Amino acid sequence: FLSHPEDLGVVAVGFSGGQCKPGVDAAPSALIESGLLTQLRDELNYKLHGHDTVHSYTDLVPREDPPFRNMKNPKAVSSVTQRLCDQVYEHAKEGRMVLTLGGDHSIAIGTIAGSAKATRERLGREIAVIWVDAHADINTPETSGSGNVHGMPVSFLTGLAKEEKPEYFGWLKPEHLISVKKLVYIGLRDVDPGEKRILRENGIKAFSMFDIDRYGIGRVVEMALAHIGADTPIHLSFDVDALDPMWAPSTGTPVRGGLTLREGDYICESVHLTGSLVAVDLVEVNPSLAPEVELGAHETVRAGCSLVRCALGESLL
Ligand code: 6HN
Ligand code: MN
Ligand code: MN
Ligand code: MN
Repeated sequence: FLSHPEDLGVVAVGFSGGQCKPGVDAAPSALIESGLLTQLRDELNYKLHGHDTVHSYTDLVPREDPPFRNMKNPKAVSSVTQRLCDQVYEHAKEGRMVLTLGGDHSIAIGTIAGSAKATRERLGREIAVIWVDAHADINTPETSGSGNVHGMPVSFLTGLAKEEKPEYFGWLKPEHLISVKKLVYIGLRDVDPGEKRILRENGIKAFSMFDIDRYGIGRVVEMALAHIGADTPIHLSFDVDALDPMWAPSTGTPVRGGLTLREGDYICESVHLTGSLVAVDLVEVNPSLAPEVELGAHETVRAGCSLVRCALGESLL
């Protein structure tokens, strides 16, 4: 689906407003300093675009941003994701693969909206989304207990949550949205009651850790890909907290009982092998959160780099 598969648009998003813990905004720099982009250029032979800037979007964060419909920092998250949508769209409409380094998971509102719009315009196709996460991130503002928008991106992207006001995600138009039929989750193990109801009522395909234990990661990925159908452009949104805290302790909402690093890498490798990948997000790496900060941050950054390299086609042999 890419007209320039060797060109990689990189968007480094130093943004943490979708949740309350500082530090996740430092992830892009940490990933880049650990050599990720150099590896993508020198070892995987990508031609990089947009990689020289880590965006902090400070001009878009208002001084006053009171809760709206229970959402925290609603104006900031809305305007940052709107700008990010344009940035991803600009890369994707050129037929480049797009890599976004977050940031918290609210940023997927921008990345997926941008790739959905570009793919519709360029190919007349809807994208599928593979959401790898401990959480479903499909709360509506009304079902959310925390008010943190990083727990809501999927409800806005599927149109399950709607808002007219442009400064509160009303900028999302039909061309930005995805179908609940082309959405599939892998790795779930901490889903809120309201989210369970939304998943059930909309028949959304989800593979929890239970399914991974039962079938093994190989069959789960096979079933996930079968669900979205061959020959469909894929956007992979990978929350590092899908991995077990043993592998990724430095993240804002860790949940025990998660994927091994190998299982995470396997998902990314398999998605790469489809040849249908058009965009990847890596989110929720927070280098300042870990029981033993320095060691934990290093391990988490290393795991994140591994996931991205696998998704972008690091060859095994
Ligand atoms: N993430 N379901 C919880 C909430 O606050 O809505 C947790 C969300 C976590 C979001 O990890 O991207
Ligand atoms: Mn080219
Ligand atoms: Mn998430
Ligand atoms: Mn999560």
